[in-house]
Amino acid sequence: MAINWYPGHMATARKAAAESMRKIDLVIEVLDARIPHSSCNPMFEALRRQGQRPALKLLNKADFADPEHTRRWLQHYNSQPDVKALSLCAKRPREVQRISRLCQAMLPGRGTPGRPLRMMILGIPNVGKSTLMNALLKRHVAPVGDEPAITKSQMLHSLGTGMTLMDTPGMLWPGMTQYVSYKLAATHGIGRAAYEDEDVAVHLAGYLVRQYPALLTRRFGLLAANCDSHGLLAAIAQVRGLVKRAGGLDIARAATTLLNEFRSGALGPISLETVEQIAASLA
Ligand SMILES: Nc1nc2c(ncn2[C@@H]2O[C@H](COP(=O)(O)OP(=O)(O)OP(=O)(O)O)[C@@H](O)[C@H]2O)c(=O)[nH]1
Ligand SMILES: [Mg+2]
Repeated sequence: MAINWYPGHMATARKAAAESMRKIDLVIEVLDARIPHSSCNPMFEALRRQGQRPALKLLNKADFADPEHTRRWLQHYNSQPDVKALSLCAKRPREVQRISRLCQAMLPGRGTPGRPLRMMILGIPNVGKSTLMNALLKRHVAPVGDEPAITKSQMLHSLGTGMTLMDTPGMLWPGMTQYVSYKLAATHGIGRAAYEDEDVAVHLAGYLVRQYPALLTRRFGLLAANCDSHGLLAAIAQVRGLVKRAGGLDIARAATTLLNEFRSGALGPISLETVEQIAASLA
């Protein structure tokens, strides 16, 4: 099943971001550390390159991601021209406080009232942009919630003297590949109404069985290495006692269980793509 989720406000937001790009100096792009490549909206990169603006790429929700893969992704992005990359958890104020200094270091001539440093936060839905914005400003200016598309329009704020920060709605892009859309759905970057949990969970289960069987065993107490993706969902239904009223294992509830426990971090730190896998798929 192809997932296509591009609500109308996102097309409007894209136009607004294109206009704002001319009036800012630096893009702060928030990525999901579990899927740094798939959460990178190619429209942002195209706009940024067109506008010749440098980027600070923040691999957020690093508390959920596999630290070894995050380290490799940081190396990958830090080797790109005009890009600096940092991983963090936007919910931890101490980690967020490094950002302003880093932005100023990227554009040394800016950051004074006469020559302000103007920054725009871009990212896909639900990746933590507003959480980051609130933490940077040290006050609650933007609503936050664990649902995609909470923020619907741009908001500009000043960050002390000489720095401004613009929050933007999460944006996806039309025509993304099915492989990317499953990963975005698994990490909750796509609205729930656009897919079936079971469909997404089957893809997630297949990856987890291959890459993280020990975490599945620890969480569910089953021998995940012996399962395929459908077998894993059936095994989860079995160990959790999920049965349909009419009898038989409730695979739909097992699918939702797997998705929820992956998203909440209960399974452990997991990354859904590595630098090497992406390089091989693009070769
Ligand atoms: N574990 C963890 N959760 C985070 C982190 N950053 C944000 N969150 C949570 O992720 C959810 C989405 O955060 P938001 O800040 O609303 O995300 P957004 O990118 O502004 O979302 P939209 O406005 O819908 O595009 C919230 O439940 C946050 O508490 C993080 O680094 N780690
Ligand atoms: Mg938001």
